[in-house]
Amino acid sequence: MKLLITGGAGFIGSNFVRYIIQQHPDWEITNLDKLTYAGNLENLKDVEQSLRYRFIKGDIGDRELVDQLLQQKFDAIINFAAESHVDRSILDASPFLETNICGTQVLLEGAKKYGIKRFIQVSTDEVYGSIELGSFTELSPLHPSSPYSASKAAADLLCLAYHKTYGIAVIITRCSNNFGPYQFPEKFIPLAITNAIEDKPIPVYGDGLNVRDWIFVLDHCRALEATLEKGRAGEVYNIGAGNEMTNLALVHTLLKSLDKPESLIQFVTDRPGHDRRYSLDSSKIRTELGWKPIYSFNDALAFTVNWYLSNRHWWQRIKSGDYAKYYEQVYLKR
Ligand code: NAD
Ligand code: TDX
Repeated sequence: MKLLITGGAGFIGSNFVRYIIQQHPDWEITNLDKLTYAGNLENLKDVEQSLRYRFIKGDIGDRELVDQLLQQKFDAIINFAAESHVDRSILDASPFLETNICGTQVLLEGAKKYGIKRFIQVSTDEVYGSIELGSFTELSPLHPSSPYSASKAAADLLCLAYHKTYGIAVIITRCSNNFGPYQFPEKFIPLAITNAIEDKPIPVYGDGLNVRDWIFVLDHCRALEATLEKGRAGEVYNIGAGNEMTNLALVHTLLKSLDKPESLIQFVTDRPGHDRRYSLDSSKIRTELGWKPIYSFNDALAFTVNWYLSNRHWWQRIKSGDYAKYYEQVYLKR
């Protein structure tokens, strides 16, 4: 299989590239990534020598580049490229609309012109909004709360419209919160781990009782692989591992595993529009495609904590760069 991956230098994309190169000795991957603040070629150091992997620096919104690239006859496109952080979308929504909506539309146009046989849109549970009780199915209405999730919901609708109108073989996946190696330390788990390692306060928004359903990144990658191989065009698949917990419970677990005091927890002003709870019913992908998560939450979290302990150079370099300005903007005002 010849794959075009977009956003493969980010957190989930880089884990996916590594996973596919290891699992499928005859698959080839081209990775198109703009290398925004979140893109990092260090994430792929161990695969860049592979003859089956190729990196191209560029924007998914660049029509000419995408057109040129798609002349190379790919079997499938997997679109990971996005602005992905809710807090940044609250500071400035524009790049979210440009990449997440307009960029996706450029890829869909390319898929239409070149008859791409599979187009996987990597979406998120956040498009459904918050749910107090029960779980969202693929038929639940979309109620996004942040500019980020609104932009992802818009892209989902565009994808479905391109399927209906032009017959593009689009599949949408909506996954819950990922964690694992190479996650940018603006996201909650790596931020909490790295701050705790440095004995810095861990900012917990509001009362800390918001609930997220956590999935180890490789289980998400396996689900995407199943979707690529067996998913039905025009369908949406929820991907969740059923590890729901409050942010506060999660921080307690992290502090315990690092042997750090609870006094590091610092309650800060809540995120505007903060969704209270995410919860997915992922029975469709489990029954239809035979996928289920295989990593235990506790083992995967311990593995992740160890990864950040053993890869300080990776996150310390990030945290000492432009990130410091961002951190000030988001946290020091709270
Ligand atoms: P990330 O922010 O770590 O990586 C995004 C990557 O996209 C970066 O490498 C960046 O350089 C690249 N990119 C951004 N704009 C681009 C553009 N215009 N053209 C080309 N490349 C561009 O994000 P992530 O956490 O790895 O998420 C990947 C995808 O998965 C996103 O679409 C996100 O919405 C979705 N998702 C994430 C999670 C999660 O918990 N992180 C959960 C569900 C879905
Ligand atoms: O400093 C923090 N303190 C805090 O309490 C941060 C960064 C977050 N939080 C809370 C907000 C959320 O309730 O932790 C929870 C998780 O926050 P994030 O890591 O920012 O994730 P979330 O907003 O849930 O969105 C993530 O999951 C779905 C990804 O960033 C999205 O890309 C994905 O679509």
